Amino acid sequence: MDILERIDFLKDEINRANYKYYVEDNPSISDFEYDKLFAELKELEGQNPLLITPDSPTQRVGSISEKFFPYKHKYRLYSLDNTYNYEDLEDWYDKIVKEYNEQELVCELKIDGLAIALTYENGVFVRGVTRGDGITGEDITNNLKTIKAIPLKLFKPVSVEVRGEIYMPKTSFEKLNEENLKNGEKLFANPRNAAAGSLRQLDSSITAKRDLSMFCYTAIFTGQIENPPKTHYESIMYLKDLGFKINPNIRLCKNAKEAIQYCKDWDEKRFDLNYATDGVVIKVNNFAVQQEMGFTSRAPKWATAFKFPPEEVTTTLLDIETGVGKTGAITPVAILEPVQLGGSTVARASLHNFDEIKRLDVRIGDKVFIKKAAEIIPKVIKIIEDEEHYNRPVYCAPQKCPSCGADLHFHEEEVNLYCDNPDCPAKICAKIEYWASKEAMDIDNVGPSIIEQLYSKGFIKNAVDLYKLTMQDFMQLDLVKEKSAFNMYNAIQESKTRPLAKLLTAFSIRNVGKETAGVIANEFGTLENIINASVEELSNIEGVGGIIAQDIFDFFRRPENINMIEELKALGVEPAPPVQNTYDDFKGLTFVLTGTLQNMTRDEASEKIKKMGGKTSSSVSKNTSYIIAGENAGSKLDKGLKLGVIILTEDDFLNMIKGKDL
Ligand code: 3BD
Repeated sequence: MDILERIDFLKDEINRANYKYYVEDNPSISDFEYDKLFAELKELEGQNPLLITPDSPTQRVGSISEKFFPYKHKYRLYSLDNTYNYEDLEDWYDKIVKEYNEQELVCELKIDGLAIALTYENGVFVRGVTRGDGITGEDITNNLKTIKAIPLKLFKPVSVEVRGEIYMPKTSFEKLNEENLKNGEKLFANPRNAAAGSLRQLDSSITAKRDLSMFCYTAIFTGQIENPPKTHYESIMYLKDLGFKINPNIRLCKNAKEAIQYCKDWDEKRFDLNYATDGVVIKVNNFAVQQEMGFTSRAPKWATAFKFPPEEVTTTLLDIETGVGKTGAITPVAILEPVQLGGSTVARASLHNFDEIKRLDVRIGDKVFIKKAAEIIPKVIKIIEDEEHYNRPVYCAPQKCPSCGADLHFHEEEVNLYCDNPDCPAKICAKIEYWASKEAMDIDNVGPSIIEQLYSKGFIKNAVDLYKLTMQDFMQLDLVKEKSAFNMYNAIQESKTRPLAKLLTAFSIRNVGKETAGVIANEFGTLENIINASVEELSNIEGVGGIIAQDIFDFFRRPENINMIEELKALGVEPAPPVQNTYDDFKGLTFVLTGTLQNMTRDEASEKIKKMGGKTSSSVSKNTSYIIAGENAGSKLDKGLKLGVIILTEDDFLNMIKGKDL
């Protein structure tokens, strides 16, 4: 056997052993045998470095990156609509039946991990990207390669993008926290955070030490395959045959009744699993029906996530504080006797608005039930009506703003009380805090308390003023020394080139959160284009309805906003355009396009060549690398033939760029 054959044999054996151990949870060889195979492969590759391929099991560990690069998804990752009770679930199904008759449903446990997308070209893992906002994520390929449940090479040479959820088993999470406690390192709040922290390591050898795994739940086949699946269930079984890890508790149901039974069963059994699930994802099985149903602005209509009812606990309401949000809405916050809930200590909870307080009749001192609503923010759900409750004074909503003392008002058709004073300090600070937050301009080290100080000391009156601050300004704040002043100043400068989507989010336009901002930035490319867009152009974007379009349009018609944008520009705020993926495959190559192409215009072809790293020229010379000749090509083709330039057909060109995201 020659070396190449031996290397291939070892790779296959190790990959198969990995698969048996990490995907099927059914070890096929001993650790000793595995180590022996691995050592031999490592040695042979060491002697023949040219024979190392990216899908070799030796390539799973050991790279250090400086940062993660943004990567624009080739196919958008949608969200999921939620249902919280069985009635909603039945309504969802009834609507489907009305239009498409009874449909099979697939039920899957909803894994509480991190969504990612894996790309395989001809069966080889080439890229792994976080979900991000669904349009752009971060390339974490090297970290994902360390996860043994992720195949580096599939059992068949297919091209596919697979999505799934990365998670850390509960027992591994507990072990990790025990160790961190011993070593005086920070503890993770739950397995999900531990998985996220592990994936965000720039040194992938740290990720390799963490016990991470992945369940796959959907795929987009990007090349030809034999017998393409016609249903979701078939496609999941196909993924399994390719070597991916699939959650074994997937079930095909005949109707909503069976799906509800599945939800009921797992609501109880879920605590016996070694991974966290927070619900059930229910999908219409038939692809043809899926396709007819299509998508809403953010999610497929053919799927819904049933959320398990959250845990509830009782505690005492110590006080009700009021805060002022960035829109001026006054929000009551419950201050609680601290209790454990869903794995963390809770001392504050949302009371939504003053209507809600009236409805619940909560009074300070009451015993209350709290639960975790929609993941993170706990809320007060009901009170215990004991005798003492009736002896306590009824809670009265404030009449004046807790920050500026202005009279509060209700807005038409809204339940919130508002402070309408444009100069309200709390409102202004909340706006600036949102500007600096992770979701918006992501200014590290400049949090609420710093912003409140900057404001009260008169250094800033709005978010734009952040960009006028000097290091000296920061040094005049309490407890701020040179190093942290430098860090804050630096973070603000760095935020000047945040992606356009982030700046658009930071504007706090009504109805425009980070996802909508992402879609709009991606579509229009520059701030100027967005400012100049008509309501119609805006509402033509999938996911942007008429109301949102009008809100955006109106925002950019207000002189104060246009002034703000001008001022930002003058201060050097220059958002980075949406990410375009580029390649260097065509580096150093010059193309000449001639004749009529069938699948694209010459301009489009030229654009693609540039994204591939190549150049185009309008005339043929000895420096021309390739001529792409369409129909009716004339003198350029003749000249190329004379000079001996390589002539490509359009199909040749398409083959050269196959699988690229251009
Ligand atoms: C799971 C969307 C569709 C393909 C869209 C129907 C929202 C996270 O186990 N199927 C699953 C799970 C998640 C899914 C879909 N099937 N989308 C699914 C999902 N079995 N967790 N998700 N996601 C994945 C998300 N993640 C972060 C922020 C916002 N949305």
